[in-house]
Amino acid sequence: MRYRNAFPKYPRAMHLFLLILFLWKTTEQAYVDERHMEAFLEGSLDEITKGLKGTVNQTIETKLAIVNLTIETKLAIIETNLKEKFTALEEKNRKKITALEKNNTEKITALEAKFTALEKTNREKIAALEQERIKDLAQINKKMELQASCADDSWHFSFSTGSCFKVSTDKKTWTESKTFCENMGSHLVTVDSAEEDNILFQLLKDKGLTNHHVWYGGNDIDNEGTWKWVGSNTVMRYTNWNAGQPNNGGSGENCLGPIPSTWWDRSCTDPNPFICEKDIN
Ligand SMILES: [Ca+2]
Ligand SMILES: [Ca+2]
Repeated sequence: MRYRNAFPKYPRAMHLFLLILFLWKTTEQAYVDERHMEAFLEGSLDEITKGLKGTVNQTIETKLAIVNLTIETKLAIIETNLKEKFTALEEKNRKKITALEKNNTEKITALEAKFTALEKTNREKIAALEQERIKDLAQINKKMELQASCADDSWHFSFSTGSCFKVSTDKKTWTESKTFCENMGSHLVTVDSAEEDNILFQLLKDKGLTNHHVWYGGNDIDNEGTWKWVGSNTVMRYTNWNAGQPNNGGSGENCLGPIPSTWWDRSCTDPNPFICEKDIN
């Protein structure tokens, strides 16, 4: 009654209004509750997410820590291995360097020894060459002095043999010829080579003595068959005997009397032209 009295004119409308209000409030409350639920759910989801994230992070961190540890362990092993290898390599290289140094030292020593020996040999060779050169110059000087002493036209100078030759057409015994030459500061010619023999042959040809025995300074007076040169008293090395000579013919032939261009033994008392020689030896 009181309710009807408060809204006498619009009882139904009031009821409707109240119903609507109730429904609205109920709906609103439902909406609010839904929001709350959503908020709650969102909050829970966040929490779950956070939790999950935390768990995942923790797992990852644990795994990372394990991986780190594994890597560190492996690195330590690698480092140890590398150090060992480096030490071994260093030792190997040190040994190689030592061996090379030893080898090089030995090589250098050997080279030095060779160089010293070579230097000595060269020094000796140079000294020998110098001596040879001095000797050659002395020979040349002697030859020039000899040439000066043979300036007389009657003497023929030969630079190659280092001799002066004088052909005498006067006929004398071998001993007289020998003495004659010695009195001129010379000796009866001695022959050491085919070259010298040929020079004498040419000189005799120039004097027209190709068909006459001529005395040379050889004899076998001391010992039959042993032919020696005067002056040096040395046994002949070069000879140019004619076929069948020396034959020690007649009552004995002990003096060298070639008839150019071959040698004969002749009786020393025969008178013959002769050749004197001056030489540097
Ligand atoms: Ca004889
Ligand atoms: Ca004879």
